[in-house]
Amino acid sequence: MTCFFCVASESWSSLSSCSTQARTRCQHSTPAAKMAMSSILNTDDIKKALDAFKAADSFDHKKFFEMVGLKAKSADDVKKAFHVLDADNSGFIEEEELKFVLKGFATSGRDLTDKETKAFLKAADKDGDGKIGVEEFTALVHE
Ligand SMILES: [Ca+2]
Ligand SMILES: [Ca+2]
Repeated sequence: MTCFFCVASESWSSLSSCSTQARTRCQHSTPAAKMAMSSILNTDDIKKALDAFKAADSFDHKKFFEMVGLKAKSADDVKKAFHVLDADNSGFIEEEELKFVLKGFATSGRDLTDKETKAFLKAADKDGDGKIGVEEFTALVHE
């Protein structure tokens, strides 16, 4: 099993912190319980939405959620999508997970820029704890 954080996060590339994080994160990661985004959303819609925001700094979460069809989904489905995006099953989408949020929709998705990540987090993080909880996420999608 490959740890999401080891492969995805450059900031944890130092060996000691990476292996510590990997043990912690991998232990809690249960891929079998993870639903694929493609079982919640239409893959054609995902592709179109990813194409629409290909350019750096063009990401608009409102339009994106609408284009992928997530906005029209029930709170239950949005919660399922949240759990796909919460790669380490911490119950929150942290800033480092948010950066790779498009990869949660399709492996071809690009990384968000720091500017996009911060804007996205700011829009979603209503209680200001620096991460997105499931309630904050569903509220943002249905906003
Ligand atoms: Ca998380
Ligand atoms: Ca929050």
